[in-house]
Amino acid sequence: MSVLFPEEIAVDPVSGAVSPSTGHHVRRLGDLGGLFLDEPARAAEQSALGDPIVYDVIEYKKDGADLFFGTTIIQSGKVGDEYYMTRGHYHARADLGEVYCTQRGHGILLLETRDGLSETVRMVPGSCAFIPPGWAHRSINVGDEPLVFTWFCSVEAGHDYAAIAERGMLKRVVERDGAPRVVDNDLRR
Ligand code: M6P
Ligand code: ZN
Repeated sequence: MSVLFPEEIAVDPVSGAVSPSTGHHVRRLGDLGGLFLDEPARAAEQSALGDPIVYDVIEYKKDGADLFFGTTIIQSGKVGDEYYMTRGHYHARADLGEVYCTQRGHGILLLETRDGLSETVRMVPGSCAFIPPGWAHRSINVGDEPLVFTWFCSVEAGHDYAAIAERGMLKRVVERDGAPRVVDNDLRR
């Protein structure tokens, strides 16, 4: 295997820009059908707001490396009373975890296991969330500015979206009386 050399990669904590970067994925409301409990509200907001961006993922991945990293930028917004969030996934490799370090904004990281455990971790600037192997994870922007975080992961981890895409997660994060609240997901009862 050829030798890899150390590098400096700039990460902008305000915009989430990564430079240089090797990939950029954009998820708009129109890409997220079925994700939110109120599907008619999602469709209505998609057309009313001109299919807005919900989140961006910008990554830096080097051929031959064991780790890669990047940023995720989740916009501030809601569908009905449910905050903008990522799709959520297990890793294809159940023995590999991940770390999220928040740069900007305020979020909630929602996690669960296939055995039915459910946990949350606060996402605020200056804190990192440890995601152990075997825990599905979804990040949710509960603030009024973009949520920007940097993530670090094995290149072998992979994404397994199927279980979460089918039935959602055990909990949802919604606004109640102006504040975020973690509630049961009725579709999983
Ligand atoms: C994090 C990482 C990425 C992931 C992104 C969006 O930044 O875990 O690997 O792609 O969140 O999450 P999802 O793919 O579940 O929509
Ligand atoms: Zn992950």
